[in-house]
Amino acid sequence: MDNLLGLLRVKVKRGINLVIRDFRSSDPYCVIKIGEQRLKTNIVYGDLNPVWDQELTLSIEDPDLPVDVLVFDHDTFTRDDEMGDAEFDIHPFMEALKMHLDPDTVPNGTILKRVEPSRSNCLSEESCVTWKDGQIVQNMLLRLRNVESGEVELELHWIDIAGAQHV
Ligand SMILES: [Ca+2]
Repeated sequence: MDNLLGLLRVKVKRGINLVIRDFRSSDPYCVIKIGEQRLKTNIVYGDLNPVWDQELTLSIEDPDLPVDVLVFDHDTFTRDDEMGDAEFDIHPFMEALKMHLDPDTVPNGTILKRVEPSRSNCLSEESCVTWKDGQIVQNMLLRLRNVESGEVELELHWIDIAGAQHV
């Protein structure tokens, strides 16, 4: 972990209009991946609009690696079914961290960066990196690919590690 920059806390808030993979519904959970790290939320049974509200923490060594987001339907007796995937880029968030803002001078709610939805990202609406209650936060609504419908809402936070390299 020589190159550890810090920890990215991904709050997986909810899924919206996810697809049916069982008879009438699905049992969705969300997986977050970067490099070799793979973390998942709890399963929400029988809900196409699950509220996970769960924080998953990834160690960040290489800010060039995208973070993968995958949604699955949990099945007890068969292999879990895919419910779409997305990815996001942490550069805008990391660039905001590099500003080393002074908490005493930046007004709460200041928008530091805006990322527009485009063909090269999975955003379904504008994503803002915001100064909120003394920390940098990025909200994201991701449109799932390789599936008929579904979105996932996330929120990013940063956790500094003592002794880590400076961002
Ligand atoms: Ca199922």
